[in-house]
Amino acid sequence: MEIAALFAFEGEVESVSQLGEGFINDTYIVHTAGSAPTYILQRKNHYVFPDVPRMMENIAAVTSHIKGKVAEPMRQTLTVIPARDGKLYAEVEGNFWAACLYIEGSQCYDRADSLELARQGGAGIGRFQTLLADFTTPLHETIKGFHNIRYRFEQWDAAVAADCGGRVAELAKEIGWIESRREKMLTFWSLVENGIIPTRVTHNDTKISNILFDSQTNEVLCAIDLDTVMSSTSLNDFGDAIRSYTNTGAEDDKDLDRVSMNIDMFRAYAEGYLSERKDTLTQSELEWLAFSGIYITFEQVLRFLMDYIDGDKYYKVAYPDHNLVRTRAQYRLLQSMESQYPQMQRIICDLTFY
Ligand code: GN1
Ligand code: MG
Repeated sequence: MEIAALFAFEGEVESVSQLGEGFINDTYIVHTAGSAPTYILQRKNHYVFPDVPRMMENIAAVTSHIKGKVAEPMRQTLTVIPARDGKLYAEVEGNFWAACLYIEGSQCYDRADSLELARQGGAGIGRFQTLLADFTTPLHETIKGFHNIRYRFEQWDAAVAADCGGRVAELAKEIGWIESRREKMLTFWSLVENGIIPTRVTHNDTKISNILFDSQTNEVLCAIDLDTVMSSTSLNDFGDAIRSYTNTGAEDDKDLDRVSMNIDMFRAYAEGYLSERKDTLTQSELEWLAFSGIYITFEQVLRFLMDYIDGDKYYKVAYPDHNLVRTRAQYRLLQSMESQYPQMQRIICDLTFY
């Protein structure tokens, strides 16, 4: 409540309670007296986001751009609430806090339970990208090389060499999963580096739980968790959503037989996404769209395993080998995508006639 008092909230703060189970930040919901709005207050993870002020500049710039273009500016994007001193964050004892308006009449999902939801999600992210297509202010790179697999491999090599958690010796098989795909992933990324695949404003963390749906219509209201809004390839937003929406199991499923890619979900998400982006994506983006699911899922396997090797510094863990469980479950998903890649390609072709 002391921290909440630092923000320019309307009404008297009545209660603050924990919300959700993000892997990175700590999130709270702030209830106020009478008819004043409800707010979201977050302690931003300073280990993950070394420059919170610049991250908040990115978020404020992108959300104000979107506000100028949508019918319901207070519901169709986040509204950053500044601190009482006018800054976009409050710094308290080395921790960085930020706040935004809670969007009434919204809901979010941990998993996609229907094709319709996947279609809506795809259309929502497509629209998010379209709304930002003419956003030209350069964005700060708030996490270096976030979806840049060349940079991720640099981190990976250093992590394996350092072996901080003393776990490398027992991970020969899992490390082999990463190494056997190194060249292929770098080859894809070189297309982005060479400009063959263009760079645009992207969300970079489009898993289903980062999307708000209208609780009446189930249409996408907006993308939330804008911490990673940066310049990258649109493909990453598609790929990360495919990683999340199509998984028949949980991201950290211990029962690997539950994990696979549901191709119908893939089709539904692609239909929604392409209904918004079909005419604005380039030929090379369309050619690599299906692969982006594989790319981002591979990257996620690498990131979970790297964090396990590092001794669990990045992701919050609920039990000691949680990052290894996540690694294995995401690897099972990756294998399922790889085996269905020809079908994924065909679906994109059918939807676009490229
Ligand atoms: C993190 O912030 P959250 O929990 O939505 C992570 C994503 C991962 C995801 C895996 C800043 O997302 O990149 O894909 O966990 N965010 C950051 O569930 O690293
Ligand atoms: Mg999130």
